[in-house]
Amino acid sequence: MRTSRAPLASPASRTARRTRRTRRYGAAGAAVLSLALALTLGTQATAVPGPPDAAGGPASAAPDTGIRQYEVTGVRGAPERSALAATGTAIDEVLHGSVLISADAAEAERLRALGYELAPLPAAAAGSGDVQAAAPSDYHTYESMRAVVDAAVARHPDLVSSQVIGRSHEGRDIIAVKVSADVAVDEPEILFTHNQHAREHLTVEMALYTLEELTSGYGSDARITRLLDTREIWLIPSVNPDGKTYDTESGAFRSWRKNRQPNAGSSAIGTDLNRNWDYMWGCCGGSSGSASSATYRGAAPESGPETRVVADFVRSRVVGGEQQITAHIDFHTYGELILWPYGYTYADTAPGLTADDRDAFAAVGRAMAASNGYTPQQSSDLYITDGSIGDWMWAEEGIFSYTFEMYPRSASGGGFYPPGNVIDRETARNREAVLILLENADCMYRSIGKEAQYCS
Ligand code: 0X9
Ligand code: ZN
Repeated sequence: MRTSRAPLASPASRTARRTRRTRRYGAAGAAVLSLALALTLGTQATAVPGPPDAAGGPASAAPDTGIRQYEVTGVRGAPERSALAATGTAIDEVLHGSVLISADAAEAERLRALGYELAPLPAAAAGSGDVQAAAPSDYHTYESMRAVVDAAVARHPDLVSSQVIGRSHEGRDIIAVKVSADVAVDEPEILFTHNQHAREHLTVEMALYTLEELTSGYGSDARITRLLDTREIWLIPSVNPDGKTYDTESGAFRSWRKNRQPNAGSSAIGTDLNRNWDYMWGCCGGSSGSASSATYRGAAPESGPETRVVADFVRSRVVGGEQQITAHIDFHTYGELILWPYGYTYADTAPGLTADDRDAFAAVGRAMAASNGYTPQQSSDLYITDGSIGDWMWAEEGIFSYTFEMYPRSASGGGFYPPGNVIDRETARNREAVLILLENADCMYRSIGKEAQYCS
């Protein structure tokens, strides 16, 4: 059995495919940790209900979770956003001088008590102006996603296979879909993960779009044919099937983010899977130790069964001491951003992340952003997170890992729930970015003119 490693414990060594560098870390330091402890304000496990919000208009709040969006004013710059995030609040959107958050009434009251100014969004973000309201039926369910995958396997047995890589807390299968023509041996592998956050349904649609595009393009589109002949592509369409199901099963959206795992000693449910990864877990004020928080990091790294399942899958791709997966995108919504590591520190370079690594991240990140109009940046430019997937993928596995925040750019486009009539456009919008990553995945350092140095 694998034992959990303390965040600052001894360095792990691993060899990144084709780079054969051994990356060492571990000296990130007590300074970071103590700063984190100073920053992290305790959150209450049992929240005291505050007064109801006097917001006019149709509320975007879900009937049973009471979670709605608020604008928090007077929050400018990454340090201020990180300080807010360190209270355990999940930031949905960054505006000029303010941010949007999702909170229930108790959480809103707690933040006000800390001195923050919160204004509930006046009306449902979606369903106003030109944007039509979304309904759960606009998106695939977990079950209908499975049916689409099964149909693709049946239709293209030589190209597509699906395997159960483990189970969620509630026992749903977490599946990985492999797309490859399997012509060549020793092909670079690329991983796409989707739906770590329950309410980010557009990301599951992205997985199904990519599956359809790759399978229908093989043999007809020269570029896709070449890629499937020379790459192995893995899609995990839903990392958090329990959360996705919970978010929509009542017929109304619940604005749920976490998984559905109970927490010992608390009535609060769920771990934020994107704070539960085993690198610098809980180090730096970028997650919460409170079970009731939207960014609860869990009792230990990989305590979320879904995190463990995906991490084990990634570790299983180490063959002959080499991680076969070279590049990865973790799809989220929203904001229209392309983010790269690290999230736990503002530093551009850090243990395990050299200037060349950073430059290659930025070069491919910017090339992808040029294709879809997203904003490319280091993830901590947004706010600090710790225990997030990209930091783990890079630091522990040597995988060039990007986080995409898909459509919309702002709450006015529907926030986490854009209408179904944008799905085709907003998934196809990432076609070129996906192909760019697939093409670069054999040598990410080619993007900075250093193929000979790193990839020969
Ligand atoms: O907070 C997250 O996990 C991601 N945003 S979301 O709205 N989808 O929840 C962003 C993670 C990127 N990492 C950092 N900002 N450090
Ligand atoms: Zn997310």
